[in-house]
Amino acid sequence: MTACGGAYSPEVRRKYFISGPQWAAAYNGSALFHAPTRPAIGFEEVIRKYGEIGVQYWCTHDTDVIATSALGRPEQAEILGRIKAALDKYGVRCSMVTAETFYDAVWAAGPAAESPDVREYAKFRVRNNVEIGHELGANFAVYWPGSLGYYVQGAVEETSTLRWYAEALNAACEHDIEIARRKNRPTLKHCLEAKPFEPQAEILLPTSDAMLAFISSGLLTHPEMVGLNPEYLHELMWGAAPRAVLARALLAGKLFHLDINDGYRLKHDVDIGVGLVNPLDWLNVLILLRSHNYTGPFNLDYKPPRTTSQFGVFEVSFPTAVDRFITLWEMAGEAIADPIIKEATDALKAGGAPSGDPRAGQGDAQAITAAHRELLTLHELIAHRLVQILIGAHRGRVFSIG
Ligand code: XLS
Ligand code: MG
Ligand code: MG
Repeated sequence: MTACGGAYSPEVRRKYFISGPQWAAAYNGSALFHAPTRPAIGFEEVIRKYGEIGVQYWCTHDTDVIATSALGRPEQAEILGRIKAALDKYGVRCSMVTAETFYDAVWAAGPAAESPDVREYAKFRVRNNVEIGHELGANFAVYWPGSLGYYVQGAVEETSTLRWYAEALNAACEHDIEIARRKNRPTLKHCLEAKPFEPQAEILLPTSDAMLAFISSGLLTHPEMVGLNPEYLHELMWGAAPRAVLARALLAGKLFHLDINDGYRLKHDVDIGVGLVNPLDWLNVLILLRSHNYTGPFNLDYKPPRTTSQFGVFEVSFPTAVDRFITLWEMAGEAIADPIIKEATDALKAGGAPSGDPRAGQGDAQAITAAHRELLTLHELIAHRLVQILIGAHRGRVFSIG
């Protein structure tokens, strides 16, 4: 790490709204075909390490820190007390809480199952999650409806399931309004997170765009409180251009929260650290977000690889993920201010050079095409310039020629 250089200090890292999930740091390497490679680790240790690294915010699933059987019971208050003490001690803040509605056997038929008991229990879980959020000082609640789907078709009636799912979200929002009033705090931002597949074969809200439609479907009693937590890789998984997904969310005013990571198109949820696979795409994503003044959290929802040791998780994995993000964010600023990109972009917006051919302004397709032919070469020039900024090639790098 020392030989690599280029690390930011914890003070610099703390200036960014970067959050570290409990589950990311505690990921032990297990998967469907994989045994764990790392030991279990609790929230005190994770929060302490985030504090040392300079990850200013921490977030968690309810069941990452509280056993399912203890939720809503006196033990919950005791654990929340310990979490608050750890956050205070290590100078870390809780940004977000999320209810686990996918893992436990109770969710076998999903959180919006046919059974009224399951649905009542789902409402309890999301309301309780809102309480946890207010207690820990969070401003965001995330919902990943991973089990809202099925393996076999026909048994589940999709429109009823979606209505029932909306009822759970409505319960969370209504409870939030009550608690926020009581505690004199702002209500939480409720963020839906889409993933196209996994763990179900078919997911009822598989993409961020499906969720935007769901938010404005009329089923939600407080659509203004509900937005998105897109995850970069989840959009790649269905073959989308993440930057275009984010642009649509920005236009809808619904980009509340963002899970940052990396991976491959049309593959499963490998949750690789941000920028390790698609740094150029990430640079472009951050250019979009910087130029639209996105101020929400950047949540490090990735998994330190199974080949990384427990020591390596905090000495290599998290600090390098944070630092790649900051470097890309800085480069995004550089790209936005770059005089060459600016000149090229302005020229494109000004439109084809007046060739003196008055037909161009009169709707003549041929004349318009001719007026833009040379100008449109700038698209490729801009792409080249972005790669130059990414790899530092414009700084006069020489390797074999000299
Ligand atoms: C799973 C999701 C999950 C959410 C929070 O694929 O990314 O980790 O972010 O439940
Ligand atoms: Mg993921
Ligand atoms: Mg996620």
